[in-house]
Amino acid sequence: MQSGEAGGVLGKGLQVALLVGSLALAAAGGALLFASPIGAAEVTISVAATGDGTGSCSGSGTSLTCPSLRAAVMKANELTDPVTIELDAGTYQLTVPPATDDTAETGDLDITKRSGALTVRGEGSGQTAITGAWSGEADRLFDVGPGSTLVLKGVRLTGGRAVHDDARDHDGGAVWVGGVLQLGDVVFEDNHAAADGGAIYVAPSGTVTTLSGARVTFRENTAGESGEDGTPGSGGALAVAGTVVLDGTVAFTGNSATETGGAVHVAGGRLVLGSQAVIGGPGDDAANRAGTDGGGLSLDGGLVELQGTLVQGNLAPTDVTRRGQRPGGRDLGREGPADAPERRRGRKPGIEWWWHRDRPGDADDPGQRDS
Ligand SMILES: [Ca+2]
Ligand SMILES: [Ca+2]
Repeated sequence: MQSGEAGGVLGKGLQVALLVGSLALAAAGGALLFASPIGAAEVTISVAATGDGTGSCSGSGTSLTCPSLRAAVMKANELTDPVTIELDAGTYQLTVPPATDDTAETGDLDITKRSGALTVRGEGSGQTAITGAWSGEADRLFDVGPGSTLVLKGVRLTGGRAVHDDARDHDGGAVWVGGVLQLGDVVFEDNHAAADGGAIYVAPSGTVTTLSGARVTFRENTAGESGEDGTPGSGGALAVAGTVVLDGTVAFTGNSATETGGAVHVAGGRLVLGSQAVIGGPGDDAANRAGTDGGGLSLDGGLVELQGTLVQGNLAPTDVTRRGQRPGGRDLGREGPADAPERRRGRKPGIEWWWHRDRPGDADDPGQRDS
């Protein structure tokens, strides 16, 4: 079942419950990925300062102290045991310029640890922040490579910029996920991808899930660049080509994409959102915005399961700016099969977009689109 099928019940305060019952199982399945090796010793790393840089760590055994978050991640990558990096309240800045190495030494913090999860634990998303503070060329914050696991708890991620030329194609403003990302109390705010996934991009090999009782907020992240030479971007907060199961309290507000999916874009894989997830909501500030279609969520292949998720008040163009172009779906958008009844070539070469006429009952809401 796909999100577009919910189009028939589009309306203000849209509540869609497409598939029920698989969320807990899906989450449990994901949790198995994070089991620590039996007998592994948990290593705890304290971070001495909020500034960036490399440097050697002190301590021994299961208790270490490193001079920076970057140094702590580099140390964790070397270890085979599970590691928890503990961050105090404060703003941890990333300022070491990016290079082309795709290591934790420069630019984004590449998680390359192949054995044992890496947990980064702050004092709470209102107390501890990790922020991109580059003065020159910027980068995203974390890059979770295939085979690695990153667990984020009690942190706010902000100022990530996926604009640096690396192997990740300008996707994932805060985190690029090719391995496993697990979220507790986490806020993603003001991150930007020049391409897809303003906060998070999930590659086909990647998995994102939530911890028990998670509170995850995606606020004012952006994907894509406008203008003649700008790269179109989809999924203002989240772009999915792998597996994403978000249970707990999850909110997407004020995110935007220059192309489709103001909050979320699914281009393969599987997305499951639970009954405490909200995309948009009442009030102008809550709206997510897409440049073309799917103000809240867009689907271009893959599977979306919305299990009582609220999708409300999002925005996509409602004015006809090009000859023959139909209005975008304010809440849900979808690319359709080649034999869709109404189709035309979209902005991306070779991709067909389709729009459906509104049902008569939706005449008061010209921006919406039914499937
Ligand atoms: Ca990288
Ligand atoms: Ca890096």
